[in-house]
Amino acid sequence: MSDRSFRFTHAVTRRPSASITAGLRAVDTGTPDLALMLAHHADYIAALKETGARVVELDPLDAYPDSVFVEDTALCLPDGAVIMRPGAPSRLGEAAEMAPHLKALYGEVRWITGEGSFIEGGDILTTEREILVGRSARTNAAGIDELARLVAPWGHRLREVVTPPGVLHFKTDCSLLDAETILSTPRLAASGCFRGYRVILTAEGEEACANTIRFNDLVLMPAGFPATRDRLAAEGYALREIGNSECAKLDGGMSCLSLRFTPRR
Ligand code: CIR
Repeated sequence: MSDRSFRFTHAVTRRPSASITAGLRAVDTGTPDLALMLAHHADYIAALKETGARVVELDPLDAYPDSVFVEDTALCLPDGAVIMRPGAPSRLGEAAEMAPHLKALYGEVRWITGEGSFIEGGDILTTEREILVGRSARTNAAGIDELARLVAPWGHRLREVVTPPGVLHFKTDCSLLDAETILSTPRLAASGCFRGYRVILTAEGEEACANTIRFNDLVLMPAGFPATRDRLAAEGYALREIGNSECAKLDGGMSCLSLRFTPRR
């Protein structure tokens, strides 16, 4: 197996705006502190850069409180990017804001266009062998079908899976650690969707750290989950703990904060 699923030359990020305090959240656990979020965001970007990748840092978008969570706006593959149609009405316009930046990097982008199609990047996990897409409150069957049609000519196969009830996105509960290994919460792994992969489970009570990213030689994980951290360190992963307290108030984690890719051209 190659390591194409976690070797990246590029990442695109967007700085949080002051409007982040109005960001969407399932449960209100407090208002995010912008200064602390900016500090965490800077640590995140520094870790990405440390691996040698080019990191694009886009300006804040006041009109879109959740726009720091760029992952939901697109799916980036080696042959091109597909612009999503977020299922949260307040986030729909974020996708169009992202498109010109990806067009500049890829030359061409494709769009999810159906009026009734909804899909967010947080529900999509790309592995070496397939693209797993979790149906959720933000991603529907029409969105998944449209994505499947758009990426088939690039040689990608989609598999529909289910995001656990009450969980925002499929990847809220899982992440790719290497070509064949997935970090998952026990509740998601129990669905059987990772059969054929090696699965490492989050430690009991630490489900909130399942959303990590493998980015080149580093695994970026949220700080504050020592038992899972030790489990991953024992498996030999090079870890970087990043503060996530403020993004977590808005149901965001490590993957949400970047689009990661290596354009083929
Ligand atoms: C939202 O509800 O859309 C944002 N507050 C959080 C989005 C997190 N994105 C992600 O997991 N990919």
